[in-house]
Amino acid sequence: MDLGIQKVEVFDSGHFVRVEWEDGNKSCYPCVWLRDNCQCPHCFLRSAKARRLLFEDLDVNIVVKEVALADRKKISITWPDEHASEYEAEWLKKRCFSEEARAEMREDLFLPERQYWGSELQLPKMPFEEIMSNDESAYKWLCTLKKVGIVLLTGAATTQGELIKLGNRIGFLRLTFYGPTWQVQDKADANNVAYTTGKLCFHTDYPVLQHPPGVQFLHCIKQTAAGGESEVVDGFHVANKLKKQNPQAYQILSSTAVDYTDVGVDYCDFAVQCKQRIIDVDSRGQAVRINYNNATRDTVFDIPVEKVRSFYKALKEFDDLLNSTEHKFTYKLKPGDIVTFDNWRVLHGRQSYQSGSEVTRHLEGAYADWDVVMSRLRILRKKVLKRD
Ligand code: OGA
Ligand code: NM2
Ligand code: ZN
Ligand code: ZN
Repeated sequence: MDLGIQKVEVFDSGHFVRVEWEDGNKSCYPCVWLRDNCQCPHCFLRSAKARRLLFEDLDVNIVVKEVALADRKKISITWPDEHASEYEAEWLKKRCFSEEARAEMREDLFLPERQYWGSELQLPKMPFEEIMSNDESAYKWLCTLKKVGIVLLTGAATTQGELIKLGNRIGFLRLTFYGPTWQVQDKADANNVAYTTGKLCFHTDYPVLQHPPGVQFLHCIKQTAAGGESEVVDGFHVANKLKKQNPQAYQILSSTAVDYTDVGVDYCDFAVQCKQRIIDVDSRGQAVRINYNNATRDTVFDIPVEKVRSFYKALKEFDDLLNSTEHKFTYKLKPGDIVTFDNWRVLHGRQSYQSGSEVTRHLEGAYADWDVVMSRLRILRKKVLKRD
């Protein structure tokens, strides 16, 4: 942690600074980057932890005039215009441009590690009360949510309002057209198939939004005696399987823009339309978000007619894999349970149940954005591990 600097030198006609650490390792820093990241009060607003320096005032061809090592703990640079910058050893070490250092920083900031699962899933469970009152538990909850994609919170009250409390615990909930929280129960003239007693096949919620909610909470307030079981499947794991089993199908689902539609009235009136790829991938072809809800997939399908049949065949392969007993995990929510899951990764469904004159099943649902959840995770980690 407190590794000092034993030597500092300039190379490449002043375009780079090389630092030699006390353990013999070396790090190189481009001068343009050093000047851009000067931490002096002129260039950096400490109270906002943000850059004050304007890009228009940055000379992208800048070279150092002089560099000096101060007591092994920081380096000082004088620039051609006599502006002076100082950089602390620890600050520099964290920002080393080596492949390994960048990978470490990336893991620290984004926790990209995934634990894939299938039917053998040991559903992670934690008491609701504990994550609400204890920072270490809350930190563990969010780390597991990120890594595994699903955590069941147990022992909440069996009244509405628990998700508002959970939202306050992380920061705030995501408002959508279905309201700040929404009631999943059998409704007359349902404005969504979720508000019936019918079976819901595997889906992610709200692919009709350009930025679908990253995290979903479902709080069981009342559970029906027969039916209404929940199913979940690891969409990233299944997408990887599809890529191996049928690269052509994977290619189709990760490139075809599918139309989604949602028109109606709830929190306010809405007429939402969006195009989404069912398997969203990053630049390396890795699945980063599943956008799949068969109910809101539009009747309008804006692709060339000759491509339609192969699209359906590709989707059938994916859907079959999602539903295979090897991949899906079935459980039944009990009153007081809150299932929290990654809505970009985990597809969920429910078995149908009997309708009656009164409500036999009632879940309260809510969404949060990953930005908000990850922000809370980082703050909790700093508190719990007492570091920055
Ligand atoms: C939903 C949903 C699951 C359930 O409302 O989108 O998936 O168990 N509900 O009712
Ligand atoms: N609800 C549960 O994509 C969807 O329509 C998912 C959303 C109605 C808020 C359902
Ligand atoms: Zn400065
Ligand atoms: Zn749903």
